[in-house]
Amino acid sequence: MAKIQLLVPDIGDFDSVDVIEVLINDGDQIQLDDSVLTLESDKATMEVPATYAGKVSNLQVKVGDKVAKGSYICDLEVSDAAVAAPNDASTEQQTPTVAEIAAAPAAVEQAPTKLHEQTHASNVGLPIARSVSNTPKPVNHQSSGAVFHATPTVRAFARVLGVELTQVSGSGSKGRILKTDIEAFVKSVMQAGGAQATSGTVGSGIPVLPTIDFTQFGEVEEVELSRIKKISGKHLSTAWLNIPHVTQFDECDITSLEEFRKDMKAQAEKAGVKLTPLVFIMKAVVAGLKSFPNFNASLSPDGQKLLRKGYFNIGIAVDTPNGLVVPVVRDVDQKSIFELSRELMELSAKARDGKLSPKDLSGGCFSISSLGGIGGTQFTPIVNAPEVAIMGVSKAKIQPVWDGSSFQPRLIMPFSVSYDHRVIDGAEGVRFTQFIGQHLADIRQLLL
Ligand code: CAO
Repeated sequence: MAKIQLLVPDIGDFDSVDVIEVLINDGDQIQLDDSVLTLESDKATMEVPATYAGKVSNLQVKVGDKVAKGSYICDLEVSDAAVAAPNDASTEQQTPTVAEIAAAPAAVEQAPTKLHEQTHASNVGLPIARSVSNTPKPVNHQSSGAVFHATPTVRAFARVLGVELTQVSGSGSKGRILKTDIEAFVKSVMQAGGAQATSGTVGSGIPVLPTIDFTQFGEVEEVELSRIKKISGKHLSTAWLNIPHVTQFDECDITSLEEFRKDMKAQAEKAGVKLTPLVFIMKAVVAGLKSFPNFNASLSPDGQKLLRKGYFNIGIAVDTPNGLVVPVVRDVDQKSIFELSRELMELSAKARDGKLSPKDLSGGCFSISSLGGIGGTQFTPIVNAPEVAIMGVSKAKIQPVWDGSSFQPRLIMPFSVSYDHRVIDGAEGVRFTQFIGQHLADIRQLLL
């Protein structure tokens, strides 16, 4: 038996690489090619394979150490025959370093790695470099520069299933990829359609977000999302991913609208309704939809036709303790202001009590999300697919407006309209918001 010193091989330009795993212990009997260490640079995770079979002793490295080429890992008791094996100089010339392999993951399965070891002779200044052709261990790399961790077992498991680790979010400590993450990834790909497995993507082709263990930074409370949030979250993500959104910001002077609303307040109360600016906004929107029919439409499933609707049902986003819902007020064009107010009160009460029926939630043409009763200056609502546009209303406030000779205090309401740019162009978008603004500034126009 002979004793050799196992050293860190050529790992490219890195002169100080973290040891993230030590895969051997003193006394272990290891085989040629067994992984002994996992190293991690800021660009890649690399495994250092054993270049001899033998018994480990005098282990020098622990997790957290930094190593470079030539760092002493451990002693190996190997057979005399193994030490006497001749060098293969040609292999040394042709084979890439571990780091080179890390930079070219596609070549990993074919390329042998060059590993240098030194016998005890190196301790007295006579290094004997040996090159050994090994089947390299997998090296994982993300071109984005992001780092991920996975144990050799997990990497082997991923390799067997053909899973690219760059596509998998790790749920372990420091984002480490676990076997269960690979299983969950495979499951999600299978559920989303097998074709995506070959393209190495999930969902709509976007890379998945990394999973972070926040407990490493402090205390974390886990709260289950409400059923509504889970459903609306999926719908919002789908809309956000499928629709090329543009948001047009605008504002309008609702001073006279507000005067009228206040004048009508007592009458409204008598009729048992609460009159807010929202019902006037709904009426102005319907006038806009009639003048700009592309806003009252949906795209055909093949995306080749616009399906313009001859009815005017408006979805109203309602904030409930369990999350956002969008009940639909039907035939807004055919209802009076008080009728709309009553329906809005009933629908929002039903929404907050969790009593909306599927019918209440279907058939919308265009949605309005009003945060005007709360605050904010502007926001970008997400189009409620398959609709093609949505209006976001923010809080009106008194502002000085120049009338040509002096500043006048006017009630200015900011609002926005997000639309599907496949259907609506920017010029049409701003014409629509101006139309709505003008009709809210002078609500007499709604009578025409
Ligand atoms: N500017 C200034 N004040 C406004 C306003 C605006 N744009 N819009 C409403 N107000 C006022 C109302 O007039 C009312 O005041 P008064 O009692 O003095 O008349 C007060 O704000 C409260 O109004 P409201 O919010 O109760 O009523 P509404 O008709 O405006 O809205 C509803 C009804 C159901 C839309 C609303 O309660 C709601 O849920 N809004 C949140 C919607 C939401 O979450 N959207 C975000 C979706 S994206 O996550």
